[in-house]
Amino acid sequence: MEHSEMLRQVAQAVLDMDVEQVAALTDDCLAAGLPPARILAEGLSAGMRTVGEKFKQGEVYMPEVLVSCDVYYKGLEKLKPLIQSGSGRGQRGKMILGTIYGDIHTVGKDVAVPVFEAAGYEVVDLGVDVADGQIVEAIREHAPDIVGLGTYMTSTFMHTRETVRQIEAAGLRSQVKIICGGPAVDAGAARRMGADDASDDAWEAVARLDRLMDELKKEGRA
Ligand code: B12
Repeated sequence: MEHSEMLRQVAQAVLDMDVEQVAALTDDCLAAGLPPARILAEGLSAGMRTVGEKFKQGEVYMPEVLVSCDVYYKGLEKLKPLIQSGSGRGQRGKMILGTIYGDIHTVGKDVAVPVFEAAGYEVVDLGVDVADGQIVEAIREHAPDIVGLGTYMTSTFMHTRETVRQIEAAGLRSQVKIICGGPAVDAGAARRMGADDASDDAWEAVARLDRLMDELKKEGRA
């Protein structure tokens, strides 16, 4: 079977909520020699992306999104260890990423982290509902280039201002770039709150991360 057809079947399993098939289809792709990052991007994530678009259009509903996520996670379980041990890991830069204080949405973060890893970023996942103090500590501990804040509601996106304030108060603001992510974000508003950028799409965000790394290099900080 053509590689593109195998990847299409993985994406379709996510759309079809086919938890039985997805692991076997992912294994078939690996056995055919497809790179794990490609299976993630063009198979599982492509399927999840379509689910997200259908959700926005009102063609699928929340319970279906959640089942598709389970299917996505099932395939991801197989690929994540392979991607994390891959030689490209951390090639482009290092990130810490957590869901901002007060926000318990996990799915967007769990989709975004492997996309960034597959793109060559080392990502330290801080989990959900991360207090500002924990973010400050994680910057000290991991010395990342980029801080990713998962902000999935308007109220928690607005909390960005306070998180940035605490990073500034700790004297760490000049060491990192800060990017917000989630469906309620806007790059202009994020900048007004003291962050550097924002994106509502993990695949599109990779180019933004690359630009932030370029800026850090120009400023002599990476
Ligand atoms: C599933 C869901 C839930 C689930 C979460 C389950 C889980 N384990 O995550 C449950 C039922 C628990 C839930 C709870 C709530 N929810 Co809710 N939820 C959703 C829903 C339907 C889908 C979210 C999702 O998974 N999307 C799919 C993922 C893949 O998309 P995504 O999150 O946007 O992520 C993408 C990008 O944003 C990007 N990305 C993600 N993270 C990052 C990080 C960085 C750094 C970058 C660069 C990019 C990036 O990559 C992803 C792929 O492209 C949305 C509706 C929507 N339109 O998003 C509402 C939504 C986010 N929820 C909402 C609300 C209000 C709530 C509740 C307050 C409801 C309530 N009254 O109890 C609570 C909040 C509890 C809390 N304190 O956090 C609102 C927020 C409204 C707003 N603008 O403020 C939304 C928009 C629904 C709505 N239209 O009202 N929710």
